[in-house]
Amino acid sequence: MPPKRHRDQAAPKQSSPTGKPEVAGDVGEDRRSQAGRYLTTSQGVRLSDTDHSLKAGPRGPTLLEDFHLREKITHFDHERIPERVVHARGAAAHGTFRAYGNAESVTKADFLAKGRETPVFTRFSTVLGSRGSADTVRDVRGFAVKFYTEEGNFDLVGNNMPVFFIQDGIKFPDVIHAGKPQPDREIPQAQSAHDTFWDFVSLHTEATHHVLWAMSDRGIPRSYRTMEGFGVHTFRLVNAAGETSLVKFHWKPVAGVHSLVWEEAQIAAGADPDFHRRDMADGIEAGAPLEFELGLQVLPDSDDETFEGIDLLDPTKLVPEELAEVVLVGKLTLDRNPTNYFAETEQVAFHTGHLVPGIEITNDPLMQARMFSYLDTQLTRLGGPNFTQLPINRPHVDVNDNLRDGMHQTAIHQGTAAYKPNSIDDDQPEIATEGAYIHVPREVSGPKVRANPVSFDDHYTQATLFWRSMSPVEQAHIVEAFTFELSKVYEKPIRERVLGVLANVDAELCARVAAGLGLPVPDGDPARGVVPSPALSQVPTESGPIAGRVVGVVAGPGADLAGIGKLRKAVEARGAVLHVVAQIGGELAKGRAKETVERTFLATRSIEYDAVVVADGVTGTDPRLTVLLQEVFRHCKVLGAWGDGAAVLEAAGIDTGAPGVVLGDSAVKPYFTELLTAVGKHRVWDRAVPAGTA
Ligand code: HDE
Repeated sequence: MPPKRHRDQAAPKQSSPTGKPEVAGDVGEDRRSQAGRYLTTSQGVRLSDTDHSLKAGPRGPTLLEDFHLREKITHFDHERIPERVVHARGAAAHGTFRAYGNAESVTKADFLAKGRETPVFTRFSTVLGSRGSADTVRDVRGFAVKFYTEEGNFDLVGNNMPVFFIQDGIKFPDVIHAGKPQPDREIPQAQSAHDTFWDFVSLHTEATHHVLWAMSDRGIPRSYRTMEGFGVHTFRLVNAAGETSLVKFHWKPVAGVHSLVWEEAQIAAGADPDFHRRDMADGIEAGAPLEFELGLQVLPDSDDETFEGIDLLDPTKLVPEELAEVVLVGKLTLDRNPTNYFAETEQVAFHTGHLVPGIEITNDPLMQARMFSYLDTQLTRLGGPNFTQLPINRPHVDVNDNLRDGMHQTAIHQGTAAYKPNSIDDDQPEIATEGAYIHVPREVSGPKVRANPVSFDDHYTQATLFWRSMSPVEQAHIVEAFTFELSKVYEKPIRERVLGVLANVDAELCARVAAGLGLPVPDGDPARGVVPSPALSQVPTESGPIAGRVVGVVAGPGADLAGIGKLRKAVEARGAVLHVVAQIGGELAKGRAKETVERTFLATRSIEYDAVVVADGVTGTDPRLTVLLQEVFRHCKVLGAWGDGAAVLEAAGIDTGAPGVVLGDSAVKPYFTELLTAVGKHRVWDRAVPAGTA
C-alpha cells in the first residue's frame, strides 16, 4: 500500500480525465499508483528481486531478455520532461480562495460571488534560472494561481512586480535571450548581472521602469509569503448586466511586503539554494499558511483605455494606488503542500487563456501574445495536447469538449460523433444557453500596421515615479544593486549607456551609481513634477504579523531552558517557529526543563533566522557564533539576550546599545512582547550604516 500522505500535504482531486469525480466524494489516493502490497512490474507481475540483473552466471554478461532490467532502466531514462523555457524553478502549494462578495458589481465571475470557496493551486517561481538554480537570486518572481472554479478553471498568471520589460509580446524572445545565461559558456546562471542583459535593456529603454523594480528590494523577496502579486496587464471585467470595467489585479500579502538584504540573498544561494521553497513548505507544515488578499483597481472602461493620462494597455505602466484604491475582494490561503513535486508542481500548466465568464483580456499587445504562447509551450513540455487531463490540470467540473485522441489520451470517449452538429449521438453535447463564455462584442478597426500607440513612447516618467517613491534605505539598495550588476559588465560602453538611461530617470540616482563605477555622470532630462506614490515603498511604518518567521535562540549547557520554553510558547502563539541553536547537537537538560538542539553552529547560518536571541546562562565563545551574530547585526535583524546572554553578544563585538538589540533581565512575557514586536517591523533600518549599506 502507498505510504501515508503527511498532514500538511494535499493532492489534486481525484477525477476522471473528463472532470467527473471517479468515486463520489473521494479525494484520496490515486489507485493507479502504488496499489497493493508487493513490488511489481508495470504490468502488475510481482517481483522477487530488483537488485540483481539477470546474468549468464554471477559474472555475466547480462541477458538481453531481462525485461525487468530493461523496463526499470528505460523508464528511468525518460523520467525528465523539458523544463519551462522561463520560470523553470518554482514551488507550489494547494489552498482555497474565499470571496468577500464585493466584486459582484463589476464581474459575474461566479468564484467572486459572496461566500464562494474555490480550491486553488499556486506556483511561485523565478524567471531566468534553470530548474536546479537558487531561489534567492535577484530576479522577478512568478505568482501563478489556478482557480478550480464551478465554471471551469481560471488562471491568473502574474508576477511580483506590476510592470514588465516590454510593451509588445513579439520582443519576449529578445528580452529572455538577453537575460538568460550567455549562450557561449552558459554563464551566469539565474541572474541579470551580465553583459547581454544590460546591453539589451540599455538599448531598449521601455524596460527602464521594470529594471528599477528588479534592482529594488522587490528582486530579492524574504519569502513567497511576503511578496505582492500583480496581474500586470489591464483586464476587462463584465458584470451580470453586461457592463464592463478595466481592472488591475493585485495580491496583498497578509504578512506584509518584505525582502532580504543583498548579502543574505547571496549567502542563501550557496548555503541554502532552496531557501524560499523550504520556507513555504516548512511554514505550511508548521501550521502557518500563506495568506494573500485579492485586490482590484477598478477603472472606467473609456474609449481611449486611459486613466489619469496612463495608457492602460501599456504594461510598462502602473496605476498608483493613491489614484485608484485597491479594493480587497477575497482571500487566498495556501495551507497544503503538494504530495508529489513532479506530478503537481512540475506538470501544472498555466495559461492566460484559461478564463471564466466575467473576465476578459484587453488589447495590451503583451497579453495578446501570451494568449498564444501558454498553450503552445505545453505541447512540448508536457508531450502533447492532452496535458489538460493530468490530475493537477483537470477542471473540477464536467468537461465535454469533443477534443479526441492525441498522445497520452487517458479518457475512453464513448459514441461516434465527435462533431457538431450531429444526428448520430442526438447532437450531444449541447451548446450552452446559460453560463457560457460570451465575449463582449466590441468594435475593432484600424489599418494593419506594425506600430505602437504614441503614448507608449514615454519610457522614463514612471521609472522616476518609482525611484522618488522609495525611502532612503530602499534608494540606497537600488544604487547598490545597479553598482553591483554593472560592475559585472565587461563592456564599458554598456555601463556608460546604462548611466545615460539613469540620467533620464533621476540625476541623483545616476550620480550615485556613476560614483560607484568610477565613471563620469552624463546629462539627462528627467521628468519634472512627478508626485511620489508612498504605496510603492515597502518599509513598514508599524509592527506587523510574524507568522511563518523563524527565531533562533542560542543555548548550551547551563542555559535557561525554562526561559527558552516560555519563549517558544510566545513565538508559536504568533505562528512563528523557534529553533534552538548550540555548539553541539543532542538534548539539553536543566532541572526538569529539556530542549533539543535543532541547529548546530557548524550546520547553520544567519540567513535561517529573522531574529536571534541569546539565552541566559550561555557561556564561552565560538568563532562560528561570532560570525552568525555579526551577520544578523549587519543584516539589520533583531538581536536579543536575557540575563547574562548579553555578555555573549558583547564578546561577539555587538554594540548592545544599538537600535534593535533588545535586552531583558529575565525570560518574562513583557520582554518577549518587546522582542517579537521588534521582529514584526522586519528590519532595524536605523542600524544601516551608512543608511542602507547593509
Ligand atoms: Fe510568461 N510564460 N510570458 N509572463 N509566465 C511562461 O509558460 C510568455 C509574461 C509568467 O508557474 C511559459 O508554462 C510570453 C508576463 C509566469 O508554470 C511561456 C510572454 C508575466 C509563468 C511564457 C510572457 C508572465 C510564466 C513558460 C510575453 C506576468 C510561470 C512555461 C508575451 C504577468 C507559470 C509555461 C508557472 C510562464 C510565455 C510574459 C508570468 C513560455 C510569450 C508579462 C508566472 O508560455
